Amino acid sequence: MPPTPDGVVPYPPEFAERYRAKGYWRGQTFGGLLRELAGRYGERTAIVDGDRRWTYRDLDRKADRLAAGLYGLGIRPGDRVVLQLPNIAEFYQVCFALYRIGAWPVFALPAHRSAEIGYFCSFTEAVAYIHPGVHAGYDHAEIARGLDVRHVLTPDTLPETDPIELPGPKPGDVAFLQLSGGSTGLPKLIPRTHDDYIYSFEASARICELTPESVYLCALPAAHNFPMSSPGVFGVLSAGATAVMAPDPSPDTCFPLIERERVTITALVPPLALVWMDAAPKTRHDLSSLRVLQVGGAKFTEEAARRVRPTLGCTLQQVFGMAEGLVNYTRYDDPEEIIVTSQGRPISEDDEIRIVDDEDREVPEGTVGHLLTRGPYTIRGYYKAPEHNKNAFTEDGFYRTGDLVRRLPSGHLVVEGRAKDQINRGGDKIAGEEVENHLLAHPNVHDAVVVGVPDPYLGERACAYVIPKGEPPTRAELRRFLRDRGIAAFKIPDRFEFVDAFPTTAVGKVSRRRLRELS
Ligand code: J2J
Repeated sequence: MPPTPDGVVPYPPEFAERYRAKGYWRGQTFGGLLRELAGRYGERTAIVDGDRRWTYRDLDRKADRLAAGLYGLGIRPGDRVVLQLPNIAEFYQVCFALYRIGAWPVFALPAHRSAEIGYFCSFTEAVAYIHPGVHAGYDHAEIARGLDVRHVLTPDTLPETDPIELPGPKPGDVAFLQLSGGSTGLPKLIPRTHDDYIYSFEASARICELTPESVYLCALPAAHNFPMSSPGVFGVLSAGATAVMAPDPSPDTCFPLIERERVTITALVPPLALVWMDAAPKTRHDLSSLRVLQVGGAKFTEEAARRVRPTLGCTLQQVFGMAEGLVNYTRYDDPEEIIVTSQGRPISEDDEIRIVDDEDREVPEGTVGHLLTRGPYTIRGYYKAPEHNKNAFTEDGFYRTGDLVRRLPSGHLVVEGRAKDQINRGGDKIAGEEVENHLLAHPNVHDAVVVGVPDPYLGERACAYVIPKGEPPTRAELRRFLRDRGIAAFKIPDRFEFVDAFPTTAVGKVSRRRLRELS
């Protein structure tokens, strides 16, 4: 499918029709959904943030007032707004306000700095940047100063006015741009529609058996796809349940919140799950309300998976998902062996899975291959990236995940590795090439390659192999250089190694695989 003039590759009409006919896409928008929920769950608590407790009606009203205020500033349907807020209630107020207008949030992570935010703003031609002010010791006004956007807003300056009638978007329209982990130079943006995303989190909420009595702790950054939609806070809201915002994911912060709010379910990346399992036996806080710990974003080792129930007293749910779409869950009633050894099976019967070799031929059942997927909530193309899309999708619209998997007879997938040039640092995704391009800007760097090396705690760490030019730079200087270029701290390599040359493949390309093996 060719992209439309706005840079979005639509679902082919015959697929869209099928997804509607099967009831996956129920023709609702985020704005309409929140209205529905406010009608159904009005005075129940939607969001807890510190001492603040917003009911469904509060959230609905606040979204209406902010939508009117933002519209008053001139924000219009289809406008892009780079949103960089931490785990605070206003995150959702802003989302729903923009959704009601039909403007698109671009979901930056709290760790992003001027290089990433500047790129998101210019690439999407954003009209506004919304940031938290000083957060975690960093003043985001610093980033704002270098931007060319019409409006810079913070939670203290959100314009709320009396609600107005807004035409609003259609269910098939793009709702927002999510970020991809990326494997090439710059992060790719993922356009998700109201229809497809609402399906993905409502179906996830059903798989996770959420009810109005459920209490979800949002410990990972709210902007990430996992705590947003698997089932995440949107799934929680769709079920009339309560989302509790954790300012950070440490046991010191989260355990008291679990006790106070009687949290029933939360989501972590593997390194955090390890930290929680170490801390749980020593805590004086009552964690007995916790029924489910979801772990995803990176491979959770079987050894660690086996320790979840004994240490935390709850069920483990493995979640293998991606912001591009496809999400897999182990089910609560799966046999324990499946729960600890697999990364789950897809949400939908219409999630099509192909496991193929390097020539796109299907591999024999049960053997490892590249995972390709297509379905009712998986994108057909990245935003404004026609060249990249030619490689990232097959001709018939399957997304090339870059993950190496094998399928068990039960349909569960086991993640066995990765073919894409991406480093998965405990769930934080790093495109080696992006960091390499920054390193190449240093006058004393002749060439650089950044690869992932195994790490017992994070799964992988980033290691930069550098060929110096002239006076070799020190490691500290390279770190400072990258920080000054304004990239997120998690992208700064954990290790630097200086070499005279890179190992090459038979055809003379730099061999990342052999570099990984060096360490
Ligand atoms: C191994 N690798 C995994 C897992 C993701 C739910 C959960 C996670 C994400 C996410 C998400 C993995 N075991 N359990 O969006 O909704 C790696 C794969 C995948 C990539 C996607 C969600 N879970 N991964 O992590 O867009 O390599 O989404 O392709 O950040 O993370 O990264 P991301």
